[in-house]
Amino acid sequence: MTNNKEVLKWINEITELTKPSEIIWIDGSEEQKKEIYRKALESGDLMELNQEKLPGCYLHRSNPKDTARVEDRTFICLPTKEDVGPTNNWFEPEEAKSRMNKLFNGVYSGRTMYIIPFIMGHPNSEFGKIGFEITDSLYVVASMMIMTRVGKVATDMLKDSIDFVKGLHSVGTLDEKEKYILHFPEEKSIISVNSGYGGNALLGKKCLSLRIASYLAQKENWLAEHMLILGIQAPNGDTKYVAAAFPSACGKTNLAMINPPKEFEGYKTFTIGDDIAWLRIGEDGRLWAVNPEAGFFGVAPGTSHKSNYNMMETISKNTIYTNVLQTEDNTVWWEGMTDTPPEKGTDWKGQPWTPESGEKGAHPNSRFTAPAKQCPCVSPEFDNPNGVPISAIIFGGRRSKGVPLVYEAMNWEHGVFTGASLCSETTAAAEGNMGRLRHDPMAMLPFCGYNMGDYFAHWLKMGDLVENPPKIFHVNWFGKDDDGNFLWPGFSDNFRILDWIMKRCENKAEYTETALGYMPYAKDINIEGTGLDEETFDKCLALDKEALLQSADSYDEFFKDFDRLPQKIKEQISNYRKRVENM
Ligand code: OXD
Ligand code: MN
Repeated sequence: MTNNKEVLKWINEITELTKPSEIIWIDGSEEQKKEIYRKALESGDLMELNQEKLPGCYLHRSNPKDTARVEDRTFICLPTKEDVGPTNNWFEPEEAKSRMNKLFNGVYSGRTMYIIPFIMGHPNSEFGKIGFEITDSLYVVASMMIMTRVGKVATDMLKDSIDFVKGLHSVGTLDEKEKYILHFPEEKSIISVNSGYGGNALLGKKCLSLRIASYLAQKENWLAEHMLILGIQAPNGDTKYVAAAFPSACGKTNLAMINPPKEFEGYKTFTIGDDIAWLRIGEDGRLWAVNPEAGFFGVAPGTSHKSNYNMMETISKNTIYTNVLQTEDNTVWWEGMTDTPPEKGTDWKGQPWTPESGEKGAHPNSRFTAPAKQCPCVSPEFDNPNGVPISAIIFGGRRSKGVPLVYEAMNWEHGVFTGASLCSETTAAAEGNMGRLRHDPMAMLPFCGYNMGDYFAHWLKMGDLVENPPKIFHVNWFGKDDDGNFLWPGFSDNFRILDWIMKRCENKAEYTETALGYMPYAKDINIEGTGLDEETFDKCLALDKEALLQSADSYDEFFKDFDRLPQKIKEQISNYRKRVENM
């Protein structure tokens, strides 16, 4: 499929090391796709679902111990520990390689080695990055065919260039102590072993598009971010785009596919991406963004026609479901999909299940993998290789007290601090330690491929380079009253806040200056139809000095470990405390 000498040399090395019995190049053709699915059905990697109700849909059950990203087994292999900073695990590159040589020795014996050429971003575009993933997993091959642009399109784009990312993966034995997700940013290579889970094994996603890409972005003056991209069209046809970063469990995928509430007749929304944005400076001095992925790899539980109508439509065909409940009529179900659960089914571990069994039918991190183009509100700009111009960057977390629905950063530098100090309360489902504040700068904590202090410096530098930078905002949909009830209805009503943000981007809405930043007047947010009274809505915009001071303490504590924290961020931290103290 390619005569690229550098690619072939690497493939030869890997073949000699791993000793596969067969090698298959993935060409991206429909015929080969059918053959891959046929093999996956035969091997049990995939199970066919009810093709009348869910055409082209399949079920995958993972090993029950292999259901999530493994942050403690994820390493950045740069020369020194300082290079990876206080938030990453470090593995000395040469030591890491020699360990991998042992683990991969003969790992494919008796197995087929698949070589997947793929593009993250658009073919033949400035944004496009070419990767190769070598794997022994049919589930990975089938998933990569949905999540990326695979096959000849990638080798044709590469030609004889040496500019490609090398990805090597094996499901291996799933031995937990020998699980490694390794990144070698200087060599643009990734090695992943003993996990088949998407975030660990689909190497184009978190590994390439965030960890390796963030490292490259710092060198090349662009940004690789954990952000959704959403287009909002006003009744006059003008469309503005926002990019938004949220830690997990904050409704990112739902926001990426939000439908405006009925009071906003004539407004339309368009999805470009739900997880990753690459942002570059355009000729017009603005930031332009693409979604480098071709599919969605979303969390199933909680997804319903009520919470995300567009996603439910997207996943009604050509979708791979992982670790969900299989119903009696061979369709799928998960907690939160319907109010009434099915009477019985087969749970994610393959065991008989009833609602009374007290067990979850679907794993809390069960997933769907679906082509983005199937989304009813996919943007007409989805395939535009130049991306879309970003008017606003939004950071958000889950904060029950003290942090209002929305505020605007006072300038780029303050916006970088707003992102760098992003925090979210952990949910019971995720951590078992409910309400603990977890710092997650720019929602990139697990995904930054180098020292996060340098990453903040890079963000600050981008502010100097971008002539017309987007405005930066912070949102919090999760404020609660003293009885623990959510103050704000959320979901499609979040559009009301996006509306204010869009108006601010045109300098059309007023604001009031607070310790946090610029905030709306209650009168400027349309709450008609939410059922909220003014008093409750005022609480959504209220600041709680005590809670904000606690945040200041937590910033001091979190940032003290950063050896390379830019002076400007240090100043922002102390200015924040001063403003709150003077409230
Ligand atoms: C994801 C994640 O899977 O952020 O997108 O963990
Ligand atoms: Mn993500």
